[in-house]
Amino acid sequence: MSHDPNCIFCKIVQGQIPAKKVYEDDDVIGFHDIHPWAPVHFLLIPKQHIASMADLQPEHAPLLGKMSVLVPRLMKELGVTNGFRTVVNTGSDGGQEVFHLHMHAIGGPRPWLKG
Ligand code: DGP
Repeated sequence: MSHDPNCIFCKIVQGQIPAKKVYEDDDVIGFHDIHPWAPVHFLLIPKQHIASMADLQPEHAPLLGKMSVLVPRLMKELGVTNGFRTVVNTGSDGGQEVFHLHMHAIGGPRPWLKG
């Protein structure tokens, strides 16, 4: 499996830096975001290093499908019953800061609608 030694999320995958995991299997890992936007905010990432959604190839389709199916399951397990938001920032103009593909999964009350 390909890892980038300079990638912070590859370091989480390899256990080199800690993360509060919500899920792990051979292909995917989920962990709480270090700067949560809402009461429940985890990131779901492929274990292999794919820099962004712009780098996806047709063979990655099952992996992305698996990630999409996992989000509602994990939200339910984390007690989120009233809906959630998923966000994938892609590239600099898309607001991506960590260049290892990740799906934000955000649940609970909607702070982005307040104010
Ligand atoms: P994005 O802008 O989509 O690239 O968001 C990256 C997210 O990753 C951001 O919400 C903060 C989170 N993050 C960055 N570094 C770490 C880390 O070391 N651990 C954890 N758990 N989250 C991190």
